[in-house]
Amino acid sequence: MNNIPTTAVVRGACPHDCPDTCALLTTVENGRAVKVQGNPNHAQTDGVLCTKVLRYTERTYHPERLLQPLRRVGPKGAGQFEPVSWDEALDAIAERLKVIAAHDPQAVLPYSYAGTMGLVQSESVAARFFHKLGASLLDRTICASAGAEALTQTLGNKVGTKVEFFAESKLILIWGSNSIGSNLHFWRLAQAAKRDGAKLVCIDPRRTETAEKCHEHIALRPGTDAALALALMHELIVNDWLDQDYIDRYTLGWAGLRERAMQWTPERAAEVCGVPVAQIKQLARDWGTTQPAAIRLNYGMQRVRGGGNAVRAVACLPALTGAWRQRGGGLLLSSSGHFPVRRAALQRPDLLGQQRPRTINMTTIGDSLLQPASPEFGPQIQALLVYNSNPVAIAPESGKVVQGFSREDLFTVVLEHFQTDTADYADFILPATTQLEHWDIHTSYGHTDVLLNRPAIAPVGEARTNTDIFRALAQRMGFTDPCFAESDESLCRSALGDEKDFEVLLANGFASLPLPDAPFAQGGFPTPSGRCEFFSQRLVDQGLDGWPDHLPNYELARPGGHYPLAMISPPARNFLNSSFVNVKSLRDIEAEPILEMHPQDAACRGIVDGDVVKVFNDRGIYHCKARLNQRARLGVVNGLGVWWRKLGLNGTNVNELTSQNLTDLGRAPVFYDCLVEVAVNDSQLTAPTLKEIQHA
Ligand SMILES: Nc1nc2c(c(=O)[nH]1)N[C@H]1C(S)=C(S)[C@@H](COP(=O)(O)OP(=O)(O)OC[C@H]3O[C@@H](n4cnc5c(=O)[nH]c(N)nc54)[C@H](O)[C@@H]3O)O[C@H]1N2
Ligand SMILES: Nc1nc2c(c(=O)[nH]1)N[C@H]1C(S)=C(S)[C@@H](COP(=O)(O)OP(=O)(O)OC[C@H]3O[C@@H](n4cnc5c(=O)[nH]c(N)nc54)[C@H](O)[C@@H]3O)O[C@H]1N2
Ligand code: SF4
Ligand SMILES: [Mo]
Repeated sequence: MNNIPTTAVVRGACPHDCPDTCALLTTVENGRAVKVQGNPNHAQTDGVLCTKVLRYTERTYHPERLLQPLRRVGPKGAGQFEPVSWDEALDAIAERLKVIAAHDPQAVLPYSYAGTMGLVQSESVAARFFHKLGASLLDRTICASAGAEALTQTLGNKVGTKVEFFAESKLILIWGSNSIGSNLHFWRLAQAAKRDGAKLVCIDPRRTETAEKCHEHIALRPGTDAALALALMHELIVNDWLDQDYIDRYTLGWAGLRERAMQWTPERAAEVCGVPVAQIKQLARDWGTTQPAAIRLNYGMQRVRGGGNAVRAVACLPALTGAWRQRGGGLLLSSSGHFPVRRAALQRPDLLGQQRPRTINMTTIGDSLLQPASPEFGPQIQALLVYNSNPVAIAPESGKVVQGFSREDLFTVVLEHFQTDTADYADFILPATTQLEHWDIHTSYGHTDVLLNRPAIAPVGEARTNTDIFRALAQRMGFTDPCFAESDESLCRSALGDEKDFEVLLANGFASLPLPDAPFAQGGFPTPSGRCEFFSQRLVDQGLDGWPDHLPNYELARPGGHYPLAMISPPARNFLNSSFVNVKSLRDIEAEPILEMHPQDAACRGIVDGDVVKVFNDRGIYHCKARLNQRARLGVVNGLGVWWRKLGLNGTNVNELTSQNLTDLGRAPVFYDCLVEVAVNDSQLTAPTLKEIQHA
């Protein structure tokens, strides 16, 4: 296939859902990948990879890698399968889809997210397939849509400071981000700035590795970021630290925002956020008097009810002080809006023709799978095709998700590398290629380079690319449109449009977008008004508040309440969402599923370090091991995610406890807006037990 050399160093791109989008060099000897390294010529990668992807060959040649199609032989969820041929599997799947679609194609639902971020192996041929079929559309909200919507309403798109210029900042706020764990290459730039005298401030309820290494850590309560941002504005106003010229020329709605901010004294915010008044005042002084100053916002702080408003409030701060005037100033949450991706050409929504299918929110998949047919909902979901995602592990309120996936009448197909928690519920599992085995093209949400990924090795076993699988299904469904014959290489070529650029990618493996150093030094925001929109008419038109405000969490701890502890569930450093949990060397580093607790919260519950505990609320029980340390603030517990259920204690993970509530903007999940109680475990545990996990 594709003339892959048997001995070579092949240029590629990391496929994972990580802002760093590293350039890879894969060493191949006699057709086998022996080493994966960072490309030293790519400035953002700088020859460095995280621990997870340094072990990519371990994942690729994992003894449990799926190597042939499988058909279920046991009850749903039991994980019992038998091998079948590709023809048998594809014929049977197409047959079943035809029967369901003949009645109503909306009963078919794709479920996919960012297992690979590649434009081709994610939504290209797959999207064409589901459009042609008229299947339900999927609202892909599971991660970033609250922040994305907020940024779009404020700055106009997912755009911001070019990451390389953070190295020139004199003040960096690392806000809702554990950069060392989840944005390593940004941390290297922050370190460079620090060496040059910059002050680093981390704003995070958890005392992360990153927080420890910053000059200041503001350990606010989860879901109180908008209150903090508004109090900072209050201080900028009363101390006259504003860039009034920038505000007058390049922003919209200042009078209204000013009025709101004046209601948020540092004292009031300190009460809500649970941090000292002096700390808020100092942060405001730093932000108001340091240039260049920049904010690295990440998605951690938008996983609560008011997550969208919080991002809007924070995104106003750079305009207030004119921080955008310098290239080392401003804010970065996501850079993905800078890329001219030709989505319609890749995904072909025109194939829908006259069909106007409903949209199902992936966040509430638990509820949706349990919905009967009704005039409001439409047909019951009867077929689910899952690729690039592991919903049984990562979607909120697992109890409902598992119940939905357990429906014997639901026809489920899972395209995967491994037999994940989700694959256990499949009727057919189809083995997919990894990044070392296929073509793809990548944009990034952390930098502004495009990367090309070439296959380094032939597919392992009988694995096929996602694109090939959907092409083969399209053929069996009788979809004759020539777009189903387009090759992956051609899809890579057309994804961003420019042939000339593609030649550069073929030669180098990466290329930088031509962008100004300080994109908003003189306004020019991609909003309807061209200004930074403190006030958004578009939100008002949707019946929403035009200015950002603090919205308290859905689940707020109250004295004497049933569930008195707030729980957040940020990523464990050596996993990537639920990916890599089955790579033994990485799982060994994480050791076991844990709940970090403040020693005082543990002491009053009789819990000592290392106890097996049950963490519970009305939605479920999660078993894990208590770790008492100062990473947890008082009243907040940290359930590090996201373990595979079947590799976790008693077959549970942290999403047993999270809710299917949605954020204020963007219809996103509220993983970190969750109350729980914790007690020493008193029930008999079934497998796996702690011992089994440690000795696996
Ligand atoms: N190693 C590793 N890297 C990853 C991932 C991973 O799972 N593992 N996930 C990837 C993905 S999918 C994404 S979306 C990105 C970004 O993923 P994020 O979810 O943004 O990941 P983190 O950088 O860990 O940032 C979350 C931080 O926000 C903090 N936090 C929680 N609640 C609040 C709050 O209310 N306010 C504030 N200020 N902070 C809060 C958490 O304690 C945590 O330290 O990272 C990617 N990179
Ligand atoms: N409690 C809690 N839950 C969370 C989060 C949290 O912080 N706390 N984080 C949330 C966030 S930010 C996100 S983004 C979601 C992520 O949720 P998902 O997008 O589901 O991410 P993963 O868990 O990494 O699962 C991706 C799966 O895709 C598979 N895969 C990778 N490449 C390919 C490919 O080329 N082809 C095919 N067919 N499969 C492939 C991998 O093997 C893996 O099993 O989880 C969310 N869930
Ligand atoms: S840091 Fe992120 S982009 Fe780089 S190799 Fe690791 S997961 Fe991939
Ligand atoms: Mo994410």
